[in-house]
Amino acid sequence: MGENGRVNLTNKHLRELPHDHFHHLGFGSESTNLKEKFGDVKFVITSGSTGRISSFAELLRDRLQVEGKLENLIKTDRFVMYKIGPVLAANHGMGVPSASILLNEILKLLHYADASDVAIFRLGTSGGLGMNPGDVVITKTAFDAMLRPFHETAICGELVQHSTEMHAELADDLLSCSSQVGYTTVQGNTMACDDFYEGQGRLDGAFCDYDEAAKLAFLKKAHTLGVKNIEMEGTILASMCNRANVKCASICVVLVNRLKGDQVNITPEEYKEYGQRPIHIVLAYIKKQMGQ
Ligand code: R2B
Ligand code: URA
Repeated sequence: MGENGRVNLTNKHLRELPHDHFHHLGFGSESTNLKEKFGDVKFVITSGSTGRISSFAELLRDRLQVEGKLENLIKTDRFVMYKIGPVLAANHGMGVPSASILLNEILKLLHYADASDVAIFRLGTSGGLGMNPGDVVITKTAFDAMLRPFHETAICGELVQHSTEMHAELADDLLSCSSQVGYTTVQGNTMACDDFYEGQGRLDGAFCDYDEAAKLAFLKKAHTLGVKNIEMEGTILASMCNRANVKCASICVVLVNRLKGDQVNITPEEYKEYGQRPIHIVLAYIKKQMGQ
């Protein structure tokens, strides 16, 4: 975290804005007392889908014994967001561009709210490398689809790179909390791709100009670099949180072992149950931090 544990936003132009409206959250500093409403946030839980975030919010309300009805705080149809005591839970959609928008607006919200010592978690699904459906991977470093340990993005026509190492101590704490749950949890590197199909070396997309041998050579190269799972947002999560000096972690369940195939062949019941696995690890961590 930045000074006094606050979210460190170095954008000096923000200081000149009379109001800052968060376009995709549908509110901003003009309409809401952000300090009063969000100043006590300590944990931000993100996940791709609206449904999973809503179910995480219900589970957190019950397990943390937070009174009151859950209210979706977002005033657009882009995302949903709930506040459950010190936890803010919001979905980020699929892929880096969508997650970047959500994280920009949440980091600004936390900054204006003077929230301090916040940790941000992504709880998601992924394809595994040598990991089986239901296993959970806590990310050490996020790699891009070129297997580079940074996030590269075009800013004003220039390519800029930011570090994508996750917070090692938080990852260790989460791993130790995972001893309370009954499924395999490991730490490893995570590859984040801009696409589910060709970007992840699948043979079952609408297009594919490579063969099984090229796909396996790529996946095995990734595996050799310690990549244990593949998803689509780890790089932006780590790079933005590093820039803001906020702790972050990515905890993703595996839906398919990509060294064995491309299609996700689990049942809808397994999909639902596996999708809940990361929240039980993060819940154990939050309860420990709250002294519960
Ligand atoms: C995992 O699952 C989604 C694609 O199916 C994507 O958001 C991700 O990172
Ligand atoms: N999400 C991904 O991005 N890839 C997978 O293989 C599964 C879930």
